[in-house]
Amino acid sequence: MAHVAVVAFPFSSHAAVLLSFARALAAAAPAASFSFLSTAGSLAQLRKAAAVPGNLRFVEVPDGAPAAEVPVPRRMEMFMEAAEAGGMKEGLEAARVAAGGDRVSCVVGDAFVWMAAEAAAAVGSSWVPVWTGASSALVAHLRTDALREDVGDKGTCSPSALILTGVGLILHLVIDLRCMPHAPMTSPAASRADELLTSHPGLESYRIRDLPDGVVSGNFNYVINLVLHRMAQRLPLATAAIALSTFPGLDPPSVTAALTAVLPKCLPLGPYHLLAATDTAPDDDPNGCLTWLDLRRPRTVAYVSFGTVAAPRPDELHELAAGLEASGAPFLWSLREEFWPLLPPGFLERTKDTDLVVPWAPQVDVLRHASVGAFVTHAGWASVMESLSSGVPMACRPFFGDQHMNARSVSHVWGFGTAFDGPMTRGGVAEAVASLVGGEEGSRMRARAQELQAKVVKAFEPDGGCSKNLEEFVNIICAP
Ligand code: U2F
Repeated sequence: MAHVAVVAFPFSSHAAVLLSFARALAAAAPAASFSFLSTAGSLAQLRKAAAVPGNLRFVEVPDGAPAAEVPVPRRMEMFMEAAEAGGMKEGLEAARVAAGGDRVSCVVGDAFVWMAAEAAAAVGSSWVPVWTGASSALVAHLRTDALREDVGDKGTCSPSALILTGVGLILHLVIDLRCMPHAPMTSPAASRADELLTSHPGLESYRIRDLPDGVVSGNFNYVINLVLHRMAQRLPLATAAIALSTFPGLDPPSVTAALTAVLPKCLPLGPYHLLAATDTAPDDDPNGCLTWLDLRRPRTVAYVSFGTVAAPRPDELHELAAGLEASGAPFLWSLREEFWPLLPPGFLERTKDTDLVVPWAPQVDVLRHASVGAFVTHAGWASVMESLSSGVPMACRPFFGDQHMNARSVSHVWGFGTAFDGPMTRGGVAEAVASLVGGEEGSRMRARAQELQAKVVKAFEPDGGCSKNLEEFVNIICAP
């Protein structure tokens, strides 16, 4: 019997995405057994959120033992160091024991946790990575060295060659904690920021400024940037397959060609949130978002969320709040509670009869609701795919990482939304929202979103591209 270990990256929304991916695999291969590997803290969160099928069990991997007050970037480093120093191998051994001695026959895992490749090889199984971002962002990461050669800020921070020695301690010595993860561009990338990347196959629609942080600018030694650079060097070793959270036909042919030149077995089988069946239980909507939406007119509401990590600075939060009020559209805003005191004085009181601010919303169901007409978002990849597959046009305010590239894809490649070029202003927000819910340009963008939505639906039909790719993926990971 196949025993598949699914390895999560236990930060931001990644672990939840991997769990829903693992649940889908477990449902598609009921005769196989699955071990889901993540840290104790992440597993505790996930246990609260979703029931898991009988052929899937949780297995703990070391988290590097951070103290309670350790900030997230340092936690990530500690996790990665522990994983590289044997934690991943320990996890696979724990999975074997938990499965009554059945050896792990395949390791499927978040591509960020590249050390799973070595751990898999050590037990004689293959590594099948799962990429949770956009294909275009993956192209950028795979081309990091070429892009740095072309436009990189070679002197900004020390190159990641040091980490290539694989010694976590060295990483600490070279990290300059004063260097921000998404530092503003400095020369030479800055002087060419608006240039299109026409000489980089697959990236022709993107400007240098759209590239993910740490590719050609920013702190090359920031933990996530190092993780992604190292991952890009490992991925070509994953010859069995790699799962992509996109569907056949969404990515422009040049993006697909650039990926398959390096990763011959790409299987687009997403958006991942559509893989596992979801029934919203009343507990999933404790803030009553869906019943509130039931009382609004079709396509009139602006839904606002910046995902699990990004957050506007206080002055921008004020502009956004003022812009939403000025737009005239009712809004549903998912805003982590720690930011509520930063809202303009009287905002919550003033808007409470017409609008709803909640600490968390069941986003997938919210976007599917007929009352939602626009999504103001950071353009995290899951949010982009959730909006697209519900036919909702977007106003993107990217903050860091791949978000600039995703926003550019939405506005310039697929044309189902707009992107703020910089921080949001009151006028910009009011105009973007009013246009998306009621303007002509908004109607065109909605029509475009709905066209893409129809393609997603087709891809998930029994003989659709995603269904076939999922079947092939399951056959690969369950092969004897
Ligand atoms: C990181 O992404 P984030 O977690 O910040 O953002 P998304 O990829 O958009 O994922 C957010 C998820 O959280 C859900 C939402 C998405 O599935 O439905 N959610 C919710 O259910 N309710 C809420 O109130 C708010 C959010 C990173 F920051 C991005 O740049 C990357 O693109 C992304 C993928 O690698 O990971």
